[in-house]
Formats: sequence, C-alpha cells, structure tokens
Amino acid sequence: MKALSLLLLGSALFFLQPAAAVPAATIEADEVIVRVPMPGRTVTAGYLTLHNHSEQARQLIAVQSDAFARVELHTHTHVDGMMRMVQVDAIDIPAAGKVSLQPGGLHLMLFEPQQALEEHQSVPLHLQFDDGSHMQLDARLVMPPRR
Ligand SMILES: [Cu+2]
Repeated sequence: MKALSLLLLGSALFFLQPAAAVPAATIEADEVIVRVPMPGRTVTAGYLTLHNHSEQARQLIAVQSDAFARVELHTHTHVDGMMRMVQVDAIDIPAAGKVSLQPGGLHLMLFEPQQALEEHQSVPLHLQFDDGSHMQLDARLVMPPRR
C-alpha cells in the first residue's frame, strides 16, 4: 500500500513538473499549489513543501512568477491575540529536513495576476535559494476553500 502511494506520488510529481530544470539538485518540492484568487481580489496565496536532501541548511530567499506582478514570502504571527500576516526575508529549510508552506503558517503571497487564472491550469514559480541555486516549478491552480 505504501509502495503504491509512493509510486502514485512519484508519477504525480513528474506530471506536475514536466520541464523542471533543477540546478538545486538537493532541494525537492512537492504539493505545489496556488489558489485561484477570490472574485474581485488581486492577491492570493501559494503553498508547497520543500525537502532538503543535503546536510546543509538552506534558505528560500525569493520567488518570482511570470503570472504575477510580485510574490512575497509571508508567515502568520499572533499579535495581541490576533492572527496577522507578516512578510519574511527568507524561509529556512533545515538540513536533511523539510519545510511546509501551508494555510495558517508560512505561505507565498502573490500579487496582481498578469493573466486569467483558472482551476486546473498551472502557473510558473521561480524559486531562489541562499546558495545561488534556483528552481523552476509549475504550481497547480486550486479553488480557494469555501467559507
Ligand atoms: Cu500573506
């Protein structure tokens, strides 16, 4: 069962990242998604998990996308009992570990879509790391959760 799900995960990743040029060979990304902006909104969030297969801690320092005017690295923090989003300079990826960007925590904040964004399409993401390496990904567009 486990072998089967790993196999399925592997093929899903291959499908999601067909042309991924990955000079950052020791970093691997999965579960790469961007939410379709809510109607009338020009900002949305993106999530992914980064695995560090090296023995050195690494940092994600910047993300760009041709599909958005600007992408920021954000986290959530509690300020006076309220959840607030704040921009961060970098996201740590521990040595031989991983970091997950997910709702309520670290995330990508994507501003001003440059094209129409529809569910099941994908948008490119270009990730830059602190050691000068970089990674090109395709993020799957998903609908935001209903409230
Ligand atoms: Cu944010």
